[in-house]
Amino acid sequence: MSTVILVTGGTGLVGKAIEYVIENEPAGSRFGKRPNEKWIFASSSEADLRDPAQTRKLYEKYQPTHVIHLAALVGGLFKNMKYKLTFLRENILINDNVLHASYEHKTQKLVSCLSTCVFPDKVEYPLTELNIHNGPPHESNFGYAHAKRMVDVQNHAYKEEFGCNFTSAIPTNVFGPHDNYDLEDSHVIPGLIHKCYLAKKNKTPFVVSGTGKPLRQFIYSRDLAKLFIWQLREYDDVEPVILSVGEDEEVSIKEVADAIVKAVGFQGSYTFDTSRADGQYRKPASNKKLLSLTGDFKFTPFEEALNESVKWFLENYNNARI
Ligand code: NAP
Ligand code: GFB
Repeated sequence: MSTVILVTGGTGLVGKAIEYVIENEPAGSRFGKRPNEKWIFASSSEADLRDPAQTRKLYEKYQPTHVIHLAALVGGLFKNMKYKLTFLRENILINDNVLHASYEHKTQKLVSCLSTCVFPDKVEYPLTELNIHNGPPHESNFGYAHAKRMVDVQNHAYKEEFGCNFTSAIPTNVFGPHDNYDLEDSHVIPGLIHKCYLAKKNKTPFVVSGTGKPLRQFIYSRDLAKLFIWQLREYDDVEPVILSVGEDEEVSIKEVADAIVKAVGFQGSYTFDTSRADGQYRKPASNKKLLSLTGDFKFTPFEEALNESVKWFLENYNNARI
């Protein structure tokens, strides 16, 4: 019985990390490719998943037995603040089409992707899988957050009405090779890597947005990829799982900027543009459920992961998403 695994959003930061892990981990190992598996990494050029007809055609073409659903309109704080309805509507369209096509094509297993920004902004810490819906998300990205929360609701409804084996992952902030380095729309780490690179190259000021005080947990994309492969193969409950480093691994944006200065080898100094938003102050998520299920999982140390990410960016600048 062959297994066909479709990764929607397969050409993005997380999709490329899954492809890297599947190709580089020893075949047959816990995270490596298995003999009876065929992996498909789909991009929007193959099917615009906002369109139900194109979504159905993608499923008819590949007949996936398993799906890791990553495709989404994605962006950092500033892009989310600018396009709240677009993030809400486009992600609702994509998610409804993928979940319904998975149901219609009797996909054996579907793992979809939420984000720790779905959590309520005012709730007790640490954040756990139990309090996703216990209050409004931070206003800066409520469009994206509600679209993502709805996937958890849809998963429960498909399970109750049709017995579908649908579940979801809740990654914290992700970074790594193949990120989106757009200076305005990207997440903080790729955005600052790009800005620091330009400051060093052009001897121009390096400006960090906000106060530098907010705290974040960051997971290396290639570690997250292994956890998605684990969830696809070994976790069969509808309830979501937070995929994150420990809540004690929070770092401030200032600490991130300092680490990027070191990794890029920038000799200058940087300033804070406090006219720009800080967004959510913190969103400390617990990975206790994850570790209780996977047993010991070794996360790549932040500095090592950042150095690998910067190295990839410098070596691939000409074809990176800048
Ligand atoms: P990304 O690098 O922007 O990649 C997005 C992927 O989705 C790309 O492959 C893109 O295809 C595809 N896509 C976008 N719109 C599409 C459409 N209309 N139809 C079909 N495909 C479409 O994003 P990412 O960081 O890898 O995110 C992957 C998943 O992780 C998303 O669900 C995101 O919400 C979640 N997540 C990300 C973070 C983070 O910090 N990055 C944190 C938590 C959760 P093209 O390449 O063709 O455009
Ligand atoms: O990764 P980021 O954009 O998103 O981080 P969030 C924003 C934080 O980094 C804010 C600071 O405190 C910003 O002030 N920052 C400093 C910068 N310099 C920069 C910069 O050059 N670019 C960016 N982007 N930030 C996102 C959600 O929240 O988290 C998304 O909006 C998604 O929906 C993502 O869930 C994982 O962590 O604030």
